[in-house]
Order: sequence, then structure tokens, then C-alpha cells
Amino acid sequence: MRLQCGRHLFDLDAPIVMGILNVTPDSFSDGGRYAGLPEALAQAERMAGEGAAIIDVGGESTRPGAAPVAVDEELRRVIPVVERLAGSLVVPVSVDTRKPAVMRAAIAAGASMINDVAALREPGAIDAVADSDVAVCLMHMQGEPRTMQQLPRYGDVLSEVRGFLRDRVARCVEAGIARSRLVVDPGFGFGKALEHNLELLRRLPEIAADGIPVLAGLSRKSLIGQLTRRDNGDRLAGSVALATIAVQNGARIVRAHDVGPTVDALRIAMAAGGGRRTGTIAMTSRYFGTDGVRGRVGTHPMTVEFALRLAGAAARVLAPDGGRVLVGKDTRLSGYMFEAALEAGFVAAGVDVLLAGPLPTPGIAYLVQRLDCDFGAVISASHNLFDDNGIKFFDRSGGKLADDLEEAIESHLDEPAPTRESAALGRATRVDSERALYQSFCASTLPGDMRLGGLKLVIDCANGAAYKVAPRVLADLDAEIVPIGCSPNGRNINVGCGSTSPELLKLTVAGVRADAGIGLDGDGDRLVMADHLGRAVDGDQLLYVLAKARLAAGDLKGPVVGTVMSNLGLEIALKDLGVPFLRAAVGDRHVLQLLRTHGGVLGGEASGHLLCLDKTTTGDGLIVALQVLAVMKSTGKTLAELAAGMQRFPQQLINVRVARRFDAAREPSVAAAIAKVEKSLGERGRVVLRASGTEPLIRVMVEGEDAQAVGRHAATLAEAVRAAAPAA
Ligand code: 9MG
Repeated sequence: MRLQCGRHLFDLDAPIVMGILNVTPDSFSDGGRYAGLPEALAQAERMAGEGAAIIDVGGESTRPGAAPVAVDEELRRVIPVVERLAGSLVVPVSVDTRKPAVMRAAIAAGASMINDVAALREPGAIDAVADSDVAVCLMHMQGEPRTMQQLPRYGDVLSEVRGFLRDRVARCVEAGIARSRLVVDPGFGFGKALEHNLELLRRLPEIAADGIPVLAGLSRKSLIGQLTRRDNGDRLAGSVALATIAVQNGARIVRAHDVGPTVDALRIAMAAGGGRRTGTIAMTSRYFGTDGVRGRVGTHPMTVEFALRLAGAAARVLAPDGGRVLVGKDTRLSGYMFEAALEAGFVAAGVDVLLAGPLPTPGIAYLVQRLDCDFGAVISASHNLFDDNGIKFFDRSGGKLADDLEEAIESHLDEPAPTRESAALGRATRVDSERALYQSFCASTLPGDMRLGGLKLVIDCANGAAYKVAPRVLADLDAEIVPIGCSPNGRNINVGCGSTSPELLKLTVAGVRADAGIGLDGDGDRLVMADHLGRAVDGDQLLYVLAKARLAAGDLKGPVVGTVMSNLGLEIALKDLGVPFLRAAVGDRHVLQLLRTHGGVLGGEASGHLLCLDKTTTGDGLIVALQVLAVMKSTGKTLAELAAGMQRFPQQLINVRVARRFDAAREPSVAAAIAKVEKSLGERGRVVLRASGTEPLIRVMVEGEDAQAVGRHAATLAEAVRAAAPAA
């Protein structure tokens, strides 16, 4: 489901959060706090940084009992803020208003959305927005804010609200406003008693079924007070719970004051549901994680028998009438076994199999499309050691499988792999030579006809999937190469080499006096580099180098996206360049999602999983390395000189093992310790506490300018977490 919002296009398959910015002296929960321009701008930036996809600016309070505001006063409050935000913020700006004059002025000032609690019922309101490309939120309200909560009455609240919204949508469409610009909102708390609000929340799926994205505004509303007896400043838990329920019931946009906690809650709800939705309720995946099926070889599900069934299930869903699949792998011993099992399962199901052999994961993503396959399969456990393995699928365009397809495959996994009659079986063909197509594609990502002659490069392929293609691409581009980690034996993938163990790369670069070193991981999607002095240049520094170069060339689009763990030095260096920087949750899919939301092209993590969306659709270590080498060539600078503009802040990470996971930062003793450390670090330091997603660990990270102080602070906080941890 998509929403056009000015020049932004939202893919609402994943829900988004609209941050509330009240520039009023009298709003019901934050009245007066952001009425000044600097405070409003700072709060908008804070919310965008926390993951808000839209900022909703309001200059007239709509709380129950609020008095109307004159048009001039509303214009005075709202328009300067919109002008500034539209010019500087990467996320679109919405304006919460009922007045046609304010709508017109807001659109002229750069607003991308009008959020109207009166659903464009004021005379002239439809005309004020019709000729633009802004999104419009049509909200249901019984009565007027001043009196609406005095005994609201309904016969059947759902049909009245839904009927009203359908009517308003029809009028907008008649007036030429495309459905793709419309959002509907049942208007929680607007002329509704508690039972009406709860009924609407429960039956939100029926409103969502009309196919127009639903916005839910429940943040800090009085129904939370009615249910919990908590007053306005104490409704965070209730707001987050209601936002999560609303999304599970089909809302695609959630309007919230507390953006960070709401974004976290929705991420957790999506992840716990495997990020996939059936109807309107999230469903949990049994086997597919963020990176397909993974595990220890020989232990369910990484067995030959399961791989065979997985192939059968994938064939049923992705090529039900036969078709073609490309299968690639890295260099693990178990790759032979899983390749043979997948080949058997696909052939038995009537699917032709192209066996690419060892090739980087992004190479398979590319060739699936290029060789016109129905889907692709990759056998790899990325940067893990050889005794793990995994299987993941790509769709025909080389993208991650849609959630509903993964769900459908899951639903066949309890069935035996199908075997067709002999005349209908598929065939298997080795296509090793097709890797040349991927090599040419990699080379084509260099600008113009640039070559790499004159550069001496160490290339470390982690004894993994890139061991053939990466040295070939660099050599064909005339670089002088020194290959290491290019002698796989089935057991040595990621062992003492590659991006996860860059020592060998650093020593070799310095030892052979190379210009730079390139370290890939086992499946070739991560990259760490070394400069000519043998110093590691990590993903954060590489992002900086690329962002600066693209900025200079006028090619940088949108913000750069890192994660909560990205080095503060990157944030500061980008700020100095005037480049917006956003932090996503840890994980490449979160980075990709934030880049897509904000129209950015560069993003990634210090670990070297980097995205250059102007060159490829997935993380590709070799292609990112080529982009960095291109900057070295075109500027004539060393990697050390290029990376020098970013000062890496010392970081100390301590993993505190606990008996069971808990929200450490919410423990008063830990919160007090964090506050003390943050005060001492000031602006040039950060503390991040986060629970591991897979183990009972609390990760304590401190960064700042002074390594010794950072170490001390991290130890203090780790101790505070240990002391506060619950017993088993
Ligand atoms: C402005 N405003 C206050 N509450 C709201 C809600 O619930 N929805 C929308 N769309 N706007 C609101």
C-alpha cells in the first residue's frame, strides 16, 4: 500500500510513525513547550532522528474544550515553522489544520500533507488541497472540540464512522484528489466515549479493509487515563500499547508524541510477527529469520532432509508450473550437501536448476534477474564459521522474498518434497562461466571508463564466496593484486581472515606496501578496508568517504543512514559537511528501510555491511570497495587522507551476561548511572544500552573523546547493570 505525500512516496507495508509537534501555547499534553521556533525545530529534528517518518505541525489545539484560534494567529504560529522544517528536514512535514487559508499557506511553504480533523468539511477546504500533490488525512469527529466530549452518542459507532469516512473519500476523489493521496482516521477521542473508542480500535480491521491507509491517533489520549487512572504526563506505556494494537489491527500510520518508544514497539511487534502480516494480524515465522533459514549443520533445520523439503516447498510456491532457479553458495564443506539436496528437491518438483557454485550473495541477487530465473537460492551463513550454514531465497528481481511468499513456503514445510513423473522433472546445469556477467556488472559501477591501473591492492576474500570473482574483477581493471584468503578448503571460511578478522589484511598491506586492502566476509556482502599504512578503515569511515565524495559530485540524495551503534565521529563529521544523518536500529534491513523511507542512497554499519543504493539494491562488499577506489583514483588521495576528515571516537562495548533479559535502562539505579555518565560526556559522547536479540546479554556501549574515561564509564555502567539484573 503506497501513499503519495508531496514528493515523497511511502511504502506502507511497514507502519510509520507521525511525530506530533504542537506549536501552541495550550495543547493538552505539551502546550507551550515548542511554541518558540528554535524549540520547535530542535524537537522536530529529535523526532526525525528517533524514526518519525512525518512531522505533524499544529497551531490550534484540538483538545476537548479548546477555544478556536483566529486564522492570522494560526498562520503566525505555523508557517515559519513549516518553512524552516520543509527546507531543512529530511522527512515530510504535515500541517494539522481545519482552515483553508492555513492549508494553502502551508502547501506554499513546503508542507507535504494536510491533517484535517474536520475531514475537509470547511467551505473551500477541498479546493485548497485539490490542485496540489499533498497527502490528506480525513478524520472523523462528532461535534466540535469545544463541546465534543459532552455525552457523545452513536447508534452503531463503526458504521457511522466508516460511512462518514467513505463519504469524505468519495467527495475528495470527485474533486480530483487521487485515492493514493488519502488517509482516513476514525478520530479516537473526538466526540467518543470510552466504549466507542474501544469498539473502533477492535474493529479497525473493518475500516482498513476499505483499502485507504488508516491513521490512528491514540497518544496520551484520555481513554488511557480512563483505563489506567494515569494523568497526561504519565501515559507512555498506554500510548505505546495502543499504538501497537492499532498497527496489529491494520493502522499504517501512528500519530505519537513519544516517537522513539513508539518506533521501538512497532519494530518489535513487526519482528515478533516475522515482519509479516496475514490479514491484519501479525504471524510468527517458524524457520525464516531476517536472513532466511540458519543454524548449526546437522541440527534441525540445517539437515539434508529439511533442505530437500525446503526446496520442494519453495518450488511449489515460487515456480508451481515449473520454471528456473539459480543456486549459489559460499565455500563451506556443507555447501556440497545442501546444494545437492536443493538440486534434488527442485528437479523433483519440475524446476530447472542453474548451479552457479561459489559466488557472493549479491552476485546471485544480480544473476537471478540477469539470467531470467523465477527465483534464486543462496547457501551461506555469511560471516559465521564453517560449521554453520543457511539457505535464503531471492525473488525474480533479486530482492528479498515478500513476506507472504515466505509464509506460503512455511505452510508447505510439513509436507514431503513432491516428485513429479519422470517426463516432468527439471534439469540441472552448471553455469560457472556466467559469473563473468556479474564481474562485468561490478566493473560497470566505476564511473565512466575508469581503470584501476597504478593501484596495488591486497584482496582478502575470507576463503569465502568471492574468492574467484573479486581478484578477477580487480585484475581485469588493471590493479596489481595481492590475494589472501583466496584458498578455501571447506573449513577455513572466515578463519583468521576477511572482514571479521582484518589483522592479516592490515599486516599484508603494510608488508607488501600496497595502496589499500579490501577485506570481504564469507558471502561477500561486508567490507572492511585497510589504508596504505595498514590501518583498518571500517564501515563508518567508508560511509564518510563515500558521502563526502558524492556530496562534492552533487550525487548525494537524502540522509546518510547508520545505526544506533554507528560511531559518533561519523555523525559529527557528516554534520560538519551539512549532511543529515539518521540512526536506524541495528541490522541491515532497518538501515534499508530507513533509507527507503527517506529517499537516501548511502547507509550501513561499522561492521562493513554498506548500501550504495545508487549502484546496487543489496549490500555488496566488492562494489562498495570499487566506489571507494574510484574516489581514491579521481582525487589522487590515499585512503588515509580521505578518511582523515572523520575522527573515530573511542568506543568501549561490554557485554553483560544476565540471568534473563530485562529493560536495564529503565531500572532507576541504572538510569541514574547513565544520566551521570551522559552529563560527564556532554555533547561529545554517547551511551547506548541494548539487549541482545538472541542471547541473555545487555550490551553496554560508551563512546567519547578520551579512551580512558570511556573505559571507566563503561565499566561503571556494566557494574550498574549487573547489580540491577534480576535473579534467574
Ligand atoms: C490533530 N490531532 C489530534 N489528535 C488527532 C488524531 O487522533 N488524529 C489526527 N489525524 N489528528 C489529530
